Amino acid sequence: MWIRRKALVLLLAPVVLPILAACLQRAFFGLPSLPPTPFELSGAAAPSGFPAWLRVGHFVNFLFLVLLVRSGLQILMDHPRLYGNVHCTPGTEWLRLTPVEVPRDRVWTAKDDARHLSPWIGLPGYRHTVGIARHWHFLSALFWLGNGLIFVVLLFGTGQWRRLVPDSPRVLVEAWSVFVHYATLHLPREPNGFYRYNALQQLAYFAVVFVLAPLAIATGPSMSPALTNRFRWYPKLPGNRQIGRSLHFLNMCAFVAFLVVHVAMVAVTGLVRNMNHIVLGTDDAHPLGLYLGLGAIGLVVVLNALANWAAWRHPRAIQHVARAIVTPIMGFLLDRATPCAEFQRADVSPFLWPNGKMPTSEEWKGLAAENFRGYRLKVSGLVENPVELSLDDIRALGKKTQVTLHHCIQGWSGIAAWGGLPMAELLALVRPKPEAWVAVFYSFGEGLEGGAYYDSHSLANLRHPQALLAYEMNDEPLSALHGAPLRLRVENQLGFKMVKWIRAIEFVTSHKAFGEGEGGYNEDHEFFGELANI
Ligand SMILES: Nc1nc2c(c(=O)[nH]1)N[C@H]1C(S)=C(S)[C@@H](COP(=O)(O)O)O[C@H]1N2
Ligand SMILES: [Mo]
Repeated sequence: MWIRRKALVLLLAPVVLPILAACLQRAFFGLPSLPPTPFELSGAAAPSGFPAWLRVGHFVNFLFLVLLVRSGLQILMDHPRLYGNVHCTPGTEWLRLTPVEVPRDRVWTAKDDARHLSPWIGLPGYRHTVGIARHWHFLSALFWLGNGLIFVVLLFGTGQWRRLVPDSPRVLVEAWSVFVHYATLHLPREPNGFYRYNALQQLAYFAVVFVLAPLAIATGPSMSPALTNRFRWYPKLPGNRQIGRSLHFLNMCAFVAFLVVHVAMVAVTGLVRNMNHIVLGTDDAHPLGLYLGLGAIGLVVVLNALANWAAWRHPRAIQHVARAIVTPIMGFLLDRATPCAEFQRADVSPFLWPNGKMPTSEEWKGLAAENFRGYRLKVSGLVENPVELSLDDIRALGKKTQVTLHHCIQGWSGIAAWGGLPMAELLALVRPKPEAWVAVFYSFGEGLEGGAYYDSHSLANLRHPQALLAYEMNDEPLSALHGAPLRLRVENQLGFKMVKWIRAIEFVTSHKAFGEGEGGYNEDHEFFGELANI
């Protein structure tokens, strides 16, 4: 792990400076006095105790948070670098979770850059596909979100919110006094948490529910190609897409830091009684709550082990569950957002990470050797007018240029100017038959496990104005590395959907009609989702 010094200082300062201030205050003025805590919150609607919904919601939240953190770390390790800029130029990262410095003397693809992760930490662990980690992440995110919404609604429906929401600025002063105690390793007299929290505790819980959780929810979609290429203002809220990604990561760190401190405080301030509060909803010193609570933590461990097992043994089943649950929601929320965001020439990235295996076939090498003069794009399948087009034919059919932001499933991004034939024009030429719903793009290049790379798009998606059959990148003919002679640009989707080194296009009835029936090479071999809007 490597971290830029400035980033380290920025991250440590908010932790170290307050502790330092607390130590100084203690040294010069002694421990601040705390107001005698009233036994209960006052007022008619003041809550006491923890109802069953709250205790169950607390547990469910813990379970899905653990799954989210573990699958999230696995996703991160697929591109173990965090940047403040959207170009992801090697050497500009502020955090690196890999010892590798990107070699400059040879091609180093983003896939080469992915790292292993212990299955004790990552879900699924080792170097499984980022596809399965994403399925776990998105499935967990939906259940976590649903649980959180129910929790917040009930919080306000029952008066329990009064435990969390500070009712006067005095709470800040009091919270600081409590902090000075903790930071100098003193335990102040605690109110009984069954009836009310101390001021710092209240602020911390408030921040987790009303700041950290919404931030996690808001920064997640800032990584979605469909959303950011439709609403350019969205990733600008944090600054850019990579800052959104970094914040999503730091948010996770904050959750984990809270978890560690929270559990430690539960233990130090009266473990047995506290466990009864949150497990059984009783306020006594019986050990049952502790035993049941430990059992519940054991259950979370077992469920996590099962998740890892399922990821390795039944990846296809997980892929299909995600397709049944996540895909419809994504289709409803994101697939309708037609991409339109454009950047300026000045925004073009100095370096665009390459991905995929260069074609090795004699056929492609021969074509490349004579500048693809002999190349013919074969368009066939369910069309009224099958064609074979030379590069000149394709150029003559029309050209559109767009400067867009590329999103790889691994997490990196980059801006480039793409020139090519709008897919809509090609569709108009070949006239798909009514039963044709999907176009499959076959590559000269091979996938990671051998065999030609291919992927597919719905015709609806290919009619988006930013769906191009690109033959230029940054005003130059497409380079061999980036997909010569032709590649796809479909800006509401992740990079893996944009087949490079295109050999042929075939129109078919559905994604079930080719390969192993999942929609593309990576969907078939790496269990990726077939709708790649996020
Ligand atoms: N034939 C082929 N096309 C491919 C791939 C591949 O492995 N083989 N990788 C995809 C992925 S994962 C990405 S992110 C983009 C990368 O495009 P670039 O190399 O131009 O940045 O290409 C896509 N097209
Ligand atoms: Mo990718």
